[in-house]
Amino acid sequence: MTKQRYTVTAALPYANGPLHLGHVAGVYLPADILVRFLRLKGEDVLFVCGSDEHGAAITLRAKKEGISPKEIVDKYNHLIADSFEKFGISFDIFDRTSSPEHHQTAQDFFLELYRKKKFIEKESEQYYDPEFKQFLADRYITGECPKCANPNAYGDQCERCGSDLSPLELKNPLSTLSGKTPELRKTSHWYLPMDQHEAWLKEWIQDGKLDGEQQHDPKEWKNQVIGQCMSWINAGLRPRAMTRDLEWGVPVPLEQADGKVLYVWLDAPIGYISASKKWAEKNGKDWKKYWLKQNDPAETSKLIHFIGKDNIVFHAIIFPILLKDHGDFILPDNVPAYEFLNLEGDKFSTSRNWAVWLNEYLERHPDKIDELKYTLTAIAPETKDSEFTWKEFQARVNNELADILGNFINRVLVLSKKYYQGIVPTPGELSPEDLELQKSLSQFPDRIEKLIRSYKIREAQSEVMNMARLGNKYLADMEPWKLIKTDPERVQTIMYQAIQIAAKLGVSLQVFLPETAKKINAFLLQEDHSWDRLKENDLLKPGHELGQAEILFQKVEDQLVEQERELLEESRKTGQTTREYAAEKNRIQWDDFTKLDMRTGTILSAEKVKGADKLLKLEVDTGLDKRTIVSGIAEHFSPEEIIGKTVAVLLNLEPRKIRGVESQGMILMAENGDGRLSFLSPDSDTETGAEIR
Ligand code: B3M
Ligand code: ZN
Repeated sequence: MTKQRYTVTAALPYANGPLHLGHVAGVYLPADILVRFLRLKGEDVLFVCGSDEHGAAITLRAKKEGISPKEIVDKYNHLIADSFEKFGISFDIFDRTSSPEHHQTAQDFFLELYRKKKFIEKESEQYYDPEFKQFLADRYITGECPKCANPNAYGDQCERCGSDLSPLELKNPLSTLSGKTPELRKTSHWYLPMDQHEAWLKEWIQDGKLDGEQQHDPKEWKNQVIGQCMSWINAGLRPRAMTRDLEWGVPVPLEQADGKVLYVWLDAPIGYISASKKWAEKNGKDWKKYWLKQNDPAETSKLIHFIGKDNIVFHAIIFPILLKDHGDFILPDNVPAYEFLNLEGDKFSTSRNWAVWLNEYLERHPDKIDELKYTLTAIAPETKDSEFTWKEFQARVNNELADILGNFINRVLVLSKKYYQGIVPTPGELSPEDLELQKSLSQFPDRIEKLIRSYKIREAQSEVMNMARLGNKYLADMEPWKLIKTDPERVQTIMYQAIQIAAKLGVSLQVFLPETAKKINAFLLQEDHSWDRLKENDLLKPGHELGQAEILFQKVEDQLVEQERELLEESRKTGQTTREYAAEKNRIQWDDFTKLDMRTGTILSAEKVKGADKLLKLEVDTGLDKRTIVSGIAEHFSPEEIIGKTVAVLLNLEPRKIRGVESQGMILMAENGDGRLSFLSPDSDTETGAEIR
């Protein structure tokens, strides 16, 4: 059967910080599992990734750390590549978009589209920050989203409602460089007229067809991916600038475009292609076989983009337009976008330093790589956001890996050593239980394959564990340790079957737990572990010599869970330097300030507001009077703990009814980066009613 060729890409992580477990669970581990499986099936697979080294994500981080973008990307490209290596994500190449080869590839790609007149050159007014002498696009500008009033929408996208925005649509725009209101200045850019592509995109996304010809099966695509693309298309695609007025990036290869670079979401996906070229050159391969349509369709590669759900439109709309406009390129066969992984009840957050960083995990637990892989796969955010907790990690390792898998392998090897000096025995007549066992085992290979190919890695991995469960049950039911005295013949058959299950585990675990599989195959001295051996009943023949066994998994102690939790709380308190500070609001006049009447007040009583988790109804002595104020602090403070507290109060705020309670003023609070609130309490000898100015 001819090999199917696959080009598998994993989203290029921004080289602006370390990877955390959320990145791993939602993109890289799922991709690695598919790739390992396809390689075991003997398919021709190219697995590419690299670091994304341009765009505001880089330059804003550089500004924050007070170093150059080059220093930032060099630091984090190395850290990320090293983490992937140690964690065992088996890329064929991990490249980087600041490489000269990438610049050349991206510029050639742009020129090809330019020459084919696929861009529209347009002069327009763009926001400009005179202090930083820079035009503002994407993350360089924030403002209020016109669609959902999110005050922190970006110039290209609102992360709250997912809308595609352009800077000029933002209300009260602010430069994220100076924090000030930007000016409008003329500049010209090259736009991709995405609106002209709506018709074919609709057919391609909904029916998997291009010009009526079937390209892929849309039923294999995740609903969330199709849904998001269709809502973008139905909202009407708009021309999007493919160049930017920035220094850091791939220079636009046109005379008249000095000081301009390619838009990072034009340049980055081309990084998959430049990485493929670099890999092909190093390995004497032809990169075109992995990216261009071949005369013989059977020779054409299947392109699969593994990404997080915030990258869907870039991989399922914008990049396909660019590939199609360029000509000859294949389009994605699938874009399996995963949901997000959360951590101990909260979202992963770099700015709030609420994360388990992969590089730090590898430093602290270098001997627990497969344990983490197993846990993250078992909780993979396939169709909805999921949650990593250290308690779950401990349970998965102790109750599943150690007690089920480790225990089974150990029993098989110990009993084989004890009864047969580690030589696989010759089985006798198969009993009805044995035949039943073989029937159950025969269903696993196709079931697991089907699950992996439909990106259901949680279930696929759990099916492999079911093989180990089946093995444990078989031994528990057959009780060879009892039978050995009365019916040693029968025990030979029982142990022979159990050894075959161990061998099947050594084959199938290569996809999910490669280190563990290597150990099991070494214990069994199993040389050939290609996937299709799973269909056999006699993987290790009578007389085959088995190797030495060791304990596969050490249990996770409570102490590790506690230490990791403390670390998390600690790091949240210290917070990372990357704390995102909201830009300063628009300037006000002195008169505006004098209108505010703020005084110290003392909280006399506090109670919960019925039906409102976040609200407390306070009785406050303002020095002037005693009044009711409703405050959204119930999730931060209990009523008891704040009675008698002196606080800052805004008196002359128009009273308003909140959940049926009239509130006459506002308690001023300070909000920390991690969302914690604190009162603004004056010195202890400050009297109630003191004016704040
Ligand atoms: N650097 C990842 C992100 O948006 C982005 C992926 C690029 S893949 C071409 O976080
Ligand atoms: Zn919005």
